[in-house]
Parts: sequence; C-alpha cells; structure tokens
Amino acid sequence: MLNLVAFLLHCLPLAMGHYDICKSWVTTDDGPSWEFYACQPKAMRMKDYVTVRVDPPGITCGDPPERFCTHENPYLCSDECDASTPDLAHPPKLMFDKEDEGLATYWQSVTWSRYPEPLLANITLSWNKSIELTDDIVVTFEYGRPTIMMLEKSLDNGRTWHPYQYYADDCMEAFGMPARRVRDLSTTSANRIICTEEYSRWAGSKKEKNVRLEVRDRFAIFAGQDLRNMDNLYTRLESAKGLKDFFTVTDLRMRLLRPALGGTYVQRENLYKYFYAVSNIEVTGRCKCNLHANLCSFKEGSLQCECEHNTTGQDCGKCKKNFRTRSWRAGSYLPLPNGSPNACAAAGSAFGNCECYGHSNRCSYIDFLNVVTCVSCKHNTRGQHCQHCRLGFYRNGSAELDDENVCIECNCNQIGSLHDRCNETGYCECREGAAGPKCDDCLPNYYWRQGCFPNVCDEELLICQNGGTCYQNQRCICPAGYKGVLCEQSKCDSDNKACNSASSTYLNLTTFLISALILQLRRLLDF
Ligand SMILES: *[C@@H]1O[C@H](CO)[C@@H](O)[C@H](O)[C@H]1NC(C)=O
Ligand SMILES: *[C@@H]1O[C@H](CO)[C@@H](O)[C@H](O)[C@H]1NC(C)=O
Ligand SMILES: *[C@@H]1O[C@H](CO)[C@@H](O)[C@H](O)[C@H]1NC(C)=O
Ligand SMILES: *[C@@H]1O[C@H](CO)[C@@H](O)[C@H](O)[C@H]1NC(C)=O
Ligand SMILES: *[C@@H]1O[C@H](CO)[C@@H](O)[C@H](O)[C@H]1NC(C)=O
Ligand SMILES: *[C@@H]1O[C@H](CO)[C@@H](O)[C@H](O)[C@H]1NC(C)=O
Ligand SMILES: [Ca+2]
Repeated sequence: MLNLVAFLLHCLPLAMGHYDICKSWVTTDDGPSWEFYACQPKAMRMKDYVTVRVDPPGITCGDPPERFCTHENPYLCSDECDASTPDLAHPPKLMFDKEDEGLATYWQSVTWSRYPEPLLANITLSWNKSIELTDDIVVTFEYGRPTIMMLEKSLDNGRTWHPYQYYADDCMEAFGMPARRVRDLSTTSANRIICTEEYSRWAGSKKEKNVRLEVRDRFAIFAGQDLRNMDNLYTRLESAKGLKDFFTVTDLRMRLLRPALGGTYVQRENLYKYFYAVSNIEVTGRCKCNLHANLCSFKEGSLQCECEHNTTGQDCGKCKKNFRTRSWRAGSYLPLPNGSPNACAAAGSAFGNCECYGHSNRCSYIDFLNVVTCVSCKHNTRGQHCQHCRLGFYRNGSAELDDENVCIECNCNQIGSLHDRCNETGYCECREGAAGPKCDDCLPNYYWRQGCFPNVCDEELLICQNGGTCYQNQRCICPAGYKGVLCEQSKCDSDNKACNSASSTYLNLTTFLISALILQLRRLLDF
C-alpha cells in the first residue's frame, strides 16, 4: 500500500503538468526518500495584488466636477464626473475591480480642455515582487483606445525603466519606428521591442476596446499555435539570452500620450469628448521563484515565494543559512520533463565540514596540513572557507558572508597611496601630503600634480612678494625686475648694470608713450 502511494505521488508531477511539484516521497532500493524537481507556482490574476499610482496629480476627473461626452454622441455632453459622488466618481481602483456582467466601472481622466497642450497620464502598477508573465496583458479602454501610448517595465522595483511596447495609429509619425506585428517575429527576434498599429486605430469605441501586450503570440513562436509544444518553449527559456527576462517584470507603466480622436482630427470646439477611460487591466503571471517554489502567497502586503530546496528570499534567490556549501543556482527546466532542482546543500553533506559561504563549490584536502579547504574562491574572497577578502578588497559591513557583494574593491589612488590595500573601512594608506579615504585628495597646504606636493605659494603664509601672483600654489609669477621663489629678490641686487639700463629704457619708453598721448589729446581739444 505504502509503495502504491509513493508510486502515485511520483507520477503526479507528470500527470499535473510540468513543474507543479517541488518534491515527492519515493521508495527506492535504499528505502523511502525525497526526490526533488524544478517547480514553479501557478499563474494568477496579478491585478489582485497590485498597487497603482496615477500621474500627474489631478489627472483623475471629478475634482472639480466636469461634463463630458462621447465620440458617438458628441453633442450630448451631459455625462458628469464628480469625485465626491460615488456613482459619478472614477477613481483608479476601478481598473482592478470585479465587474458585474455588462456594467463597466472605470478610471477616467480629465478632458483635453488644455488642447493643444498634450493630455498625458501615467498609470504605474507595482508588485514589489518579480513576476513572470504567462498570458497577454490586456488593457480595456472605454470610449475609445488612445491613439498614442507606450508600455514600460521595470525589473528592479521601479529604479530603472525600459520600453516594453509602443502603440500608435501611425508608428512612424509618433515614434519614428516602423509598424510591426508580433506574429511576424521569429525565434531570433522573439524579445524585440516593437511599435504596433493594431490597437490604436479607430474602429468605434464599443467594438475595439482592448490594447494588448501579446505574450501568447511570443510564446507561440516556440511552442506553436495553441502552445502545444511547451517543452520547446521551456528549453528556449533556459538557453536564449534575455528571453526569460523579457517576460519578467516587477512594475509596469502605461504612458498615455494622446487620447482617442474618433477617427478624425481634433475638434477644438468640442474638447469634452477627449479623455482616457480604463475599465480593466488584466495581468496574468506567476511569481518568479527561480524554480524553487510551487506556492506563492500574499503576506504583509507583498507576494512571497514559499521556497523549497533549502533556498530562501522573496524570489528564493539564495541559500538558507547552513545550506551554503555550494553557490546558489536557479532551478532549471532541463532536462525535460522534471528539470533540475539545483537545491542548496547543507554544510557537512559534501566534503567533511567545509563551508565556503557560496563562493566556491569545490573543496580539497591538503594532506600535510590535514585540513579541507575551499578551492578557487570567487567574488574576490580568499581563505580556507572563502571567509576573507582578497588583498585590495575590504569587507562590506552590511553584507552577509555569503553575499556576492561581500568584498568591495579598495580602489586606492595609485599615485596618492602607498599600496593598493586598505583597512576594514576601505581607507587606503596615503603617501605624504595625500588625504581622503582613497588618497586622491591632498592635505591642506599641498597641491595635486600627479601626487601631492607642498604649496610653493598661497594666500596666507607663502605670499608672493612685490606684486607677484600665485599660480595654482605651484609658483609665483613675478613682475619684471623681480625673481626668486616668492619674487622676493630684485634683479637689480645681483647685476646693477643690467638692472639700471633695463629700468632706464623702460622709463624712456613710458615717457615717450605719455608724451605721444598728450600730443594726441591736444590735437583733439584744439578742434
Ligand atoms: C510619466 O513617466 C515618465 C517616466 O517614465 C516621465 O518622464 C513622465 O514625465 C511621466 N509623465 C507624467 C504625466 O507624469
Ligand atoms: C516589499 O517586499 C519586501 C519583502 O517581502 C518587504 O520587506 C518590503 O517591506 C516591501 N516593500 C513595500 C514597499 O511594500
Ligand atoms: C533541506 O534540508 C533538510 C534538512 O537537512 C533536508 O531534510 C532536505 O532534504 C533538504 N532539501 C533539499 C532539497 O536538499
Ligand atoms: C554592500 O552589501 C549590500 C548588501 O548586499 C549591497 O546592497 C551594497 O551595494 C554593498 N555595498 C557596496 C559598496 O558594494
Ligand atoms: C581605517 O582608517 C581610517 C583612517 O585612517 C580610520 O579612521 C578608521 O578608524 C580605520 N578603520 C579601522 C577599522 O581600522
Ligand atoms: C632716452 O634714451 C636716449 C637714448 O637711449 C637718451 O639719450 C635720453 O637721455 C633718454 N631720455 C630719458 C628721459 O631718459
Ligand atoms: Ca472595472
């Protein structure tokens, strides 16, 4: 009986489809034990876990109340948006609610009363979690789709943004891009960013409401129509550079750049019919858990993978404490059909008791010392357990010992410092006159010129004499007749003859010039 249960469990991963189970209890010749597989959570409706932000402030209609009309009924401008009346308000949350059959609820913007100034709005969706898209993003617009918009995405919780797809009724005019269709992409261009004209043309506001980012069509490039050959897709996701990331997001941003125009030009006399209204944003995807979890739960306001394989972190992106014998690796879809779990291993499970904090996955036994030591420590670490930083690096105090960023380069200035090593807080040892953590600065009263040199002159103590000026603390520029480091010496002191003749010629010239000037003035005044 027990054997039968084990057998059934073992078959489950296949029966339930790929990668739904992280482990199962199996019976082998050595007795029962766990067998581990690559695994991933089910796809979910991600709009249920999103936080939304609409920009700029004041873009949502109804404050103050405003009238609007539709392209189909342009002269009946009796509809009203009023933020203070629940039935007439159109707040952002209505893009994510559950709708009763036939009754659309929607966020709506103010009307384009400031035409010709563009009517711009950003709708930013954030999950605070990496998500892998598994189906199309579908945005539903009431009263017509924008004639120009773009979709952006972030992979780092909104720190950096990248274009995802451009949409316009004329791609060349709006973005200087030729119009393309996802259906025309090939296996080598499956992650290309395109501009499409398929979702921006006017076709009546009731008929064509949706704007898509076509995830399924891109999957179909590998998996075929109806996505029958998912194995091929999973194989490609492992091998094609950047393909997995293309479908991964933490945030999405819709930039609405020009509203629906009703298939004609903007009619200035009736701007009440130009605005944006979004009734739904459907985002289908699964938590990215690096193939180390088959459950993802919503805890404390954020999605979190329930990590297996002795991994941990929001995306199961590292090994649990005491399971860091090998460096962390994502699970793999390969080999088909169960993939590789690439589980983290407990210290002591592999080579005696040699922890390498994930900076090495090899140990070796040194006979004459009778120790086991890590080999080829990575991430600029060194030592028996890769627990020290290499020379020229120092320990990042806020990183754990198994962090890839645990060692930071000292970066000592080659000229200003004595050597390229630094102390535990990253301070380098400076040559005389140099200063600063990296010795790329000079102490007061020193100047930098491929190293630090004591000031020759300055404005306080080492002042240039006799009207000389101090050039970059490096030397005094002396007036004629003076010399010396601080122009303290008159040239006359050393060679009287030369000095006298020089100064008399000088005087003579001045006298000549002044006389010439006076002569000129007189002529002028005589007239
Ligand atoms: C929308 O976001 C972009 C950055 O992605 C920003 O440059 C632009 O100013 C924003 N527009 C509005 C209307 O807030
Ligand atoms: C994002 O998620 C992390 C990990 O779950 C959590 O610690 C953090 O507070 C969340 N941040 C926000 C802004 O919700
Ligand atoms: C994780 O660690 C526990 C405790 O040592 C062990 O029983 C389990 O088999 C490990 N799991 C994997 C996938 O290695
Ligand atoms: C130190 O480690 C933390 C945690 O990993 C990391 O966020 C930070 O960037 C590191 N600091 C430097 C200077 O690399
Ligand atoms: C590193 O050197 C700086 C400058 O000499 C000093 O202020 C700091 O205390 C030193 N840090 C350690 C840990 O020795
Ligand atoms: C100017 O120079 C000439 C010839 O060098 C000299 O004869 C004359 O005395 C000088 N005049 C004055 C005012 O020094
Ligand atoms: Ca709605």
